[in-house]
Amino acid sequence: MIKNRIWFATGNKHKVQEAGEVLTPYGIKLEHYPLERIEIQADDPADIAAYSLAQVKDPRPLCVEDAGVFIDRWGGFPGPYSSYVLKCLGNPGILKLMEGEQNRKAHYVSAIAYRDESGVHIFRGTVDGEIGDSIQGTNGFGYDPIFIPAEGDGRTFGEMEPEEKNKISHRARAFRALAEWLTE
Ligand code: ITT
Repeated sequence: MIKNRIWFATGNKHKVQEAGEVLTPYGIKLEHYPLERIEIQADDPADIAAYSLAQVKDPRPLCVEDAGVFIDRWGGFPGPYSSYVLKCLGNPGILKLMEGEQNRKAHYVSAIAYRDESGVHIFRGTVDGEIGDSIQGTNGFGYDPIFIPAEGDGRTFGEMEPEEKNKISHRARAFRALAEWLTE
């Protein structure tokens, strides 16, 4: 199933940048494919990604990713609603709602739905961490300035260089799993 060029359908240029850097060492070039689709809501990001993928009618090897942040204390919310919640509340709003909260555990999830002539395949990645108590750093995007990965040194993803985030992020793990499968 060796492939050296695949397409990533997304409206988020940060995702393309991060995923492209993960695939380069495997000799796979990632091309951006503009994504226009209706995004469903579902508990599992893999179901959302697979539904979005099904709407893209293109025979080339192509993937869609759905990602989100799941906050333990809130039963996983915002999860699949991550982009909507960020748009409505922003990171300051999340921090306000978490004020005084001791259990700040959270994790990011990424699910990729990839399709080629062999069919549709799902790849997943997660990273554990916690929601900080202030906004720190300007790197990355979305929730990165308030997400402190457990495997780090206390800095948020927003304070890390892109290659540091890419060593441990949910997206990097999912795309590495895809790359290993594509090159095996
Ligand atoms: P698509 O066009 O690929 O759907 P999107 O930005 O809408 O791009 P999602 O539907 O997967 O992506 O929404 C996930 C949201 O979760 C995203 O907008 C961010 O707010 C947040 N998120 C996901 N991964 C993140 C990451 O690595 N860093 C920060 N925030 C992230």
